[in-house]
Amino acid sequence: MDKGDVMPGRTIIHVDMDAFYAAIEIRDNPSLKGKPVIIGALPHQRGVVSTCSYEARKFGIRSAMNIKDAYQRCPDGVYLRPSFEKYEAVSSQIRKILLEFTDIAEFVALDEGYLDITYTSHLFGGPEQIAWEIKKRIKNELQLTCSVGIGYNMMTAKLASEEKKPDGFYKIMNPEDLDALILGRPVSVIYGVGKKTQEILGKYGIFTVKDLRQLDMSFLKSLLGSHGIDIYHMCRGIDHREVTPNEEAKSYGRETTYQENTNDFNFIRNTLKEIVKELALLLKQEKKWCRTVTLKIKFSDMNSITRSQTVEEPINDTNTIYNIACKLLNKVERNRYIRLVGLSLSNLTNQSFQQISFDMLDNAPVKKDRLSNTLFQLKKKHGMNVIRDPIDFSNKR
Ligand code: TTP
Ligand code: MG
Repeated sequence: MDKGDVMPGRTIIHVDMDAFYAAIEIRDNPSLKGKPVIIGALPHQRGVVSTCSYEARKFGIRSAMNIKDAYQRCPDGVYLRPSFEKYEAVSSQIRKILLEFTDIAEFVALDEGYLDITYTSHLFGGPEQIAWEIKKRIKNELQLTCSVGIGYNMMTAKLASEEKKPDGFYKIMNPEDLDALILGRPVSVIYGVGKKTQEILGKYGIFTVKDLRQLDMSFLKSLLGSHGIDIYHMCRGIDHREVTPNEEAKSYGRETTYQENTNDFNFIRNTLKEIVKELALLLKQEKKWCRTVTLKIKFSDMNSITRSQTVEEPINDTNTIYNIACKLLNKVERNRYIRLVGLSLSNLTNQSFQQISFDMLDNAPVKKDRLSNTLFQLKKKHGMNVIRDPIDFSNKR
């Protein structure tokens, strides 16, 4: 271990909520407590598992699994569609609590964030006190559990929070703690080592972190390109990334990786529909409009393509965004299997075209925008699935 590479004195906390969407649904409907709860789609609907309760995980159900497969494993489970607006609201409450302990906070997902408490931990009695206080506050105020890890950089903090999930607490305070924890573990524990990298390494007989540490940097680079250099450092616990407070978003994106590759375009459209619903809701919550919609497709051979469309007039309604996404999907060749589908909305503006020229115009788009906002307000009040946007399926081939 190159001690010179460990930044002295950094203390990072990583917080990750347990079974986030499922835990919120169970909290809000206590009759679901103790049951296998699967969030994503209803049985016999097309869709993938967003997440599931720990009870459902005992049946082998995991995020991104096809709902059909989940149902086969657990026909007696409770299947629910996601209510993103509820999850977003809880996420804001969590962020508010976490920001009380430091300004240097980076939220990387709705349920996950890093805090650099190097300069503030003494105000609260030390890192462990902060970790336990966070867990207590989230439990008392939100009736939810989270797992908290303390590390000497972002990578070790994340490893620590994963260690005792759910409702966990763990700390990795120095390289010795890290070595004791991970040397014998599979290479996949290292941040950045996914399935594909694991497979490549496996071909060279590299299975554990200890094996990985035997490789020199030039060999890893020749095998994995610049990614190999990152892995060389990460497997030694060297991670200079800084916790970077979130800037105002320049784009909103979501992607889904399928557990099994698919070339069923109806199924993919369905995934896109769910993604669009979530992104449109985000736009409305942030009072944003977008002008560019970008579709990302990763094929089974890991090659990716993106297809974009930019419109003149800023948009934020589900129907319009979904139709553009479908048009972009129609440009994708049909004979290849798809592993991942993603969508991002960029070229964000604070005002819609209609708002800018509201006084001058009294035409259909204005009404459409008003209708869309009304639907949003109703959905917010009564739940996502009460009112369905009139999605136009004319794009289906
Ligand atoms: P995770 O933190 O990965 O999962 P989790 O909080 O449900 O469970 P864990 O206790 O293992 O942390 O993701 C947070 C939320 O993001 C999750 O509740 C649902 C959503 N999500 C998806 O929609 N699709 C996915 O593939 C994943 C991984 C998560
Ligand atoms: Mg989580």
